[in-house]
Amino acid sequence: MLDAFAKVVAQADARGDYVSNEQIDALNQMVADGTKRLDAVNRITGNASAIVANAARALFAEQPQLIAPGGNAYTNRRMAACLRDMEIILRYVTYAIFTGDASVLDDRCLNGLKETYLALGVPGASVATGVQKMKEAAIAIANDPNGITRGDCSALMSEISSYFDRAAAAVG
Ligand code: PEB
Repeated sequence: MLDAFAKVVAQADARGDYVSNEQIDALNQMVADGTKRLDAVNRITGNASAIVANAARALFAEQPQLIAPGGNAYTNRRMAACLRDMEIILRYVTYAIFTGDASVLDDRCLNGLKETYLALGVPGASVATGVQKMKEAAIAIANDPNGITRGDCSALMSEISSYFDRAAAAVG
């Protein structure tokens, strides 16, 4: 598991090289913008259950066959597994946002997930749709300018989007 700093070091070490000025500048910028990152993680974490519940509701409204008899989220047991899966994915996305690196998400959540879903008969494309819905809700909450010092969060928001997109692409 890497963070943005450890990744730069690992890459430099693989080349037997010093960390470059450009890399130091980029990491310096990340530190300078650090409070934005922590605020975003804090907001998404604090609203995690609402993000999951609303995304699941929207997913089932769009794909009612999932909760109809024979559907993959039919029965309370499968519904619970589904909500739990969405929550797990959201949690790993918040770790990636926090560390500024996707490796924790890749290694501990997404690696092998598609194969797991295939084996279980869980429709991966539907999980991907659920993840996209969590992305929209999470961005709306993290990017809400109310009650917070205003600043340019566009780079951070596209970074956050990329982690959700990565999760959706891994299972879809
Ligand atoms: C991944 N999901 C399920 C299982 C596993 C995961 C390992 C099998 C074991 C179990 O049932 O608990 N676990 C999960 C995960 C990590 C992990 C992400 C990462 C670290 O350790 N069904 C739907 C929706 C979707 C869904 C599309 C969006 O119709 C999910 C939610 N996952 C779902 C369901 C099951 C499951 C298991 C329904 C149960 C399937 C079954 O037992 O038939």
